[in-house]
Amino acid sequence: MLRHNTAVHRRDFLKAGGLSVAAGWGCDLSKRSRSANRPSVLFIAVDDLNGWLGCLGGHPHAVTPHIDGLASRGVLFSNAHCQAPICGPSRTSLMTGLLPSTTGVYGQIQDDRLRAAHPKIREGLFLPEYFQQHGYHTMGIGKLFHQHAPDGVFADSGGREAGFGPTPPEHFVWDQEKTGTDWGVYPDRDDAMPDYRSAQWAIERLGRSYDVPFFLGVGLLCPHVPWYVPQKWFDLFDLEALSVPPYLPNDDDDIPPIGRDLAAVPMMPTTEWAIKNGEWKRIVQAYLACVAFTDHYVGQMLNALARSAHAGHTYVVLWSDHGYHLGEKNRFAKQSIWEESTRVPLIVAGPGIDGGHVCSRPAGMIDVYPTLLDLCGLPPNSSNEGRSLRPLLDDPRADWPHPALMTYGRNNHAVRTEHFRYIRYEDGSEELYDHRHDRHEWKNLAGLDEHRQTIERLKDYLPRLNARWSPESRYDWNPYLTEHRKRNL
Ligand SMILES: [Ca+2]
Repeated sequence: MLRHNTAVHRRDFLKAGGLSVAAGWGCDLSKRSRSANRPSVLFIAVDDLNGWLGCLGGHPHAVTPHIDGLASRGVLFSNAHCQAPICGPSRTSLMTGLLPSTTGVYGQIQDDRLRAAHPKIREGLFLPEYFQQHGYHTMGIGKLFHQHAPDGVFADSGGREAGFGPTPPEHFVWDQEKTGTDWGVYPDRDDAMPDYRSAQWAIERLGRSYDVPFFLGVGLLCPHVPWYVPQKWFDLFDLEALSVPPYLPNDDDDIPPIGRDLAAVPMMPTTEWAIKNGEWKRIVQAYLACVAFTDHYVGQMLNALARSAHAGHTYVVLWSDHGYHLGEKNRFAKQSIWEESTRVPLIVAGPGIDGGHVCSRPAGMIDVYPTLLDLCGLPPNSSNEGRSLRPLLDDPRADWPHPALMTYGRNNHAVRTEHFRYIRYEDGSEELYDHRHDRHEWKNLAGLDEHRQTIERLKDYLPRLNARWSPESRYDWNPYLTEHRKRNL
């Protein structure tokens, strides 16, 4: 079935793109001409975007018509998860195709130190490099790796502006000594925002013609903190009418001590603080405003693609590096291996993909690398530890026994199946949540005898290898992780 679909869509887009059919797919040609008929890729990374999209239903007031439109033209993975709940290790995992437990990149890392972090990274190829090696023209702008990209990864690099956009002289609400977190209306105009310029750069590239297919990566910064966007984006959301997510004050009573330590974010607001200070709805409004802003510029790029000669033979993948808690579990942060921190949007659209399907099978960002190779007809990269999601793009209800795996620090893992989240910490403590009855992960079932079999089954999916921390990677915002890294270097 896979083979059949592939043949159909390739023929269709060859026709649509007016490319030379004579070059054929199976012919033995030089790399350049062989690649000429391959589809291109528009790869859009959005920083810290959780499920607050219309199409994912994470917040009832989310305004994301363009991302929803993309979902309606592709497959939306509703149970997709990052492999680590902070930027550096999550992006490293996607770009290398390797698990954090394989490379020891558990914390943040400088792009230009990635190759030094682990021999498997040094010997491997980052996702854009793999495309380049197979005849693609690679372009990238913005936050794609932790900063932008290691030197030379993109043939055409637009770089990244420092920081996360313009900031007022003083924070509006949150203590700027503690963290970059803050929220409010700033600056006056969209064109002061780095994402605006990244989108324009990408739109200009989409308007060009190329002799070979392209891989175009765009890394948008919004809605990463600080949550600053111009007034018009805030105006979309009536503060008084906004709902806040569900919150259970004694939620952490059944979380093991190590779980609380691992998720501790002393620099961030708590929900108790936000309630007391009347800021919860304001934070929700600011986050939604940032998401709406991002959606608008995603839309501009998608429209540019649709107008271009590349429409019809370009795959679009939109993903995020992790989710974000906005008051659930007494926190406004990522940095946990619970649902809100690890669940991310993942949308894949393009030739041969039937639109409008939602797939609830577990998927990982680590699967993006092999999926894109598969879609574009490139040979698999044998070092990839994820798997191609192609069978689910062909049939979103296909059997899929593979869970998603998340890691935060060495030997702290979560396994997410369609129904369960199982967490196991380095000291053997456990959590188990049944998403059929408890999508907020309020009730830890791990201590109950009746779930022992489930836990034994899920334990089998934990990685056998737990690499020591790479000295190149660190994370010092959490006291437990600082100490844990020293023990596990
Ligand atoms: Ca609980």
